[in-house]
Amino acid sequence: MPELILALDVLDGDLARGIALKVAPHIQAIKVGYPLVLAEGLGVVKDLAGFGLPLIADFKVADIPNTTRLITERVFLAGFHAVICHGFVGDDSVDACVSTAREYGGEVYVVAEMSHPGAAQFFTGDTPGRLAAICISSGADGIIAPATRPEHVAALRGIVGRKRILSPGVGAQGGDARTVAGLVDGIIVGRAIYEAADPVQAARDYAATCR
Ligand code: NUP
Repeated sequence: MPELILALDVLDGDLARGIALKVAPHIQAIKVGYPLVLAEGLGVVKDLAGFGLPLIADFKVADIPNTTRLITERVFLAGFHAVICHGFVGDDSVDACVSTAREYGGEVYVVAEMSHPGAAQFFTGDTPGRLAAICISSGADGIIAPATRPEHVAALRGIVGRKRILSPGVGAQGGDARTVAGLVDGIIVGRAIYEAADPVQAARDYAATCR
């Protein structure tokens, strides 16, 4: 039974808090990325923490190990519970992310393959599998894999075993929640909830798909 994770990519703090308040009973985590943090500042994280749900920092950290460590520290000091990093920078950077996250009791998810059409340019061949293998070797908690390519998610499951797979690309990007629900541990949904005429009903519907 996958979790429903809200991608809260709105640019206004009051709107973000309002949507989170309304849909919180139907979701298991909130993912916050650059759009909201750059618009509103890191303080918005403390506000959202008030809803009692895990907060995932979608900063797709992709840097040298030392900078990765510094970024990861700030992520957890800000109140996040998990961070997303890229694996293509190499295992030393992912190792730095994981070891730093552990100091704060936090989780790390490694991007194995992205969901948008352009991802097909570089996340090709055995690359997603090699990135998923970095998740294993670093001791990270799981991977990000695309709901837009469910057959790839199934293949990645064969590599990561019981590690968690969180899957964006549902709804606005064309991915079907029902198709990936049986393959993943969490579906990530943004616009199809927060831009819906009735975000609460949309969240309810996705939550039902997850059951
Ligand atoms: O491969 C990825 N695809 C993706 O859409 C990795 C991601 N982290 N995301 C994020 O998931 C994206 O940045 C956005 O925050 C969310 C999907 O939003 P939506 O397409 O459901 O609105």
